[in-house]
Amino acid sequence: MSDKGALLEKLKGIVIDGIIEDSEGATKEALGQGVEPLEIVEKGLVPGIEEAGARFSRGDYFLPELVASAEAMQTAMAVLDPLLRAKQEARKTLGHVLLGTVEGDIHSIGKNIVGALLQAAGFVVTDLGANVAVGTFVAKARELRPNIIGMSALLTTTMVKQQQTIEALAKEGLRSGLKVMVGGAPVTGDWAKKIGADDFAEDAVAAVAVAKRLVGA
Ligand code: B12
Repeated sequence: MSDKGALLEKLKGIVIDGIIEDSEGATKEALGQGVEPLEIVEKGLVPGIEEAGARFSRGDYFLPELVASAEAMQTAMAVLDPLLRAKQEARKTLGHVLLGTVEGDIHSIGKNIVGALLQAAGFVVTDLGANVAVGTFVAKARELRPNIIGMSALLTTTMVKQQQTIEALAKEGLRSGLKVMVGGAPVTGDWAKKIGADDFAEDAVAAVAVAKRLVGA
């Protein structure tokens, strides 16, 4: 295996095993060897957290182990996030995206990656964080008048909050001229269509393409 492949495998293992104290060092080592930040995310960290999730759903991992894996991933992301954002592709602003994870849902890793890549692509991103109430999305949409609202949901039980937010935006007269995109592991194109979202994206790279299309860039 190449050095690069070995470093990515090492990072994947660190996330699977939740070795928080090694995560920052291994991430910096990979960067030092010239591995691109996005490649570290996509080929090292994401496969690692997905394997941890698979072990959790099989019952091989309990919550503390999943939490340790998530922390190892977030420690690496703290190093990578500014680098992902700094890669400004566009000089002029493509639009304003209001981003958040829906109410009842604290998963934030994927949303943060989406936010970083949108910013790198030239969008202004206002990240409301996780567990964002329907009313908060609506109030912020009224206040900030973004071009796009992006909602993340990782739990099948919280996906319905995406729908409720879209309904609330319409009820408040804020839906016209505002694009809505949805995402998160359980979210599909069919779901997006069903709830009246403008589009969905499977991953952060696709989210950038979708957002650009939604603003006609
Ligand atoms: C990490 C993790 C956690 C961490 C979250 C840490 C954090 N700050 O985010 C912790 C340990 C805290 C956690 C907690 C829980 N979790 Co959890 N978690 C995961 C795990 C392993 C990975 C999620 C992740 O970060 N993936 C990596 C990122 C990069 O991928 P992503 O989130 O899918 O995001 C990408 C795309 O979806 C897309 N995207 C994401 N958001 C958006 C938004 C927009 C607008 C767009 C366009 C695109 C987009 O782009 C992203 C980047 O490419 C998943 C399993 C899995 N494979 O998904 C379970 C999983 C989601 N969790 C699960 C569960 C059950 C829980 C808990 C309820 C456990 C418990 N008993 O307490 C709690 C939930 C608490 C709550 N109320 O939210 C289940 C959900 C099952 C279900 N059917 O709903 C899963 C599927 C695990 C499983 N297999 O059982 N979890």
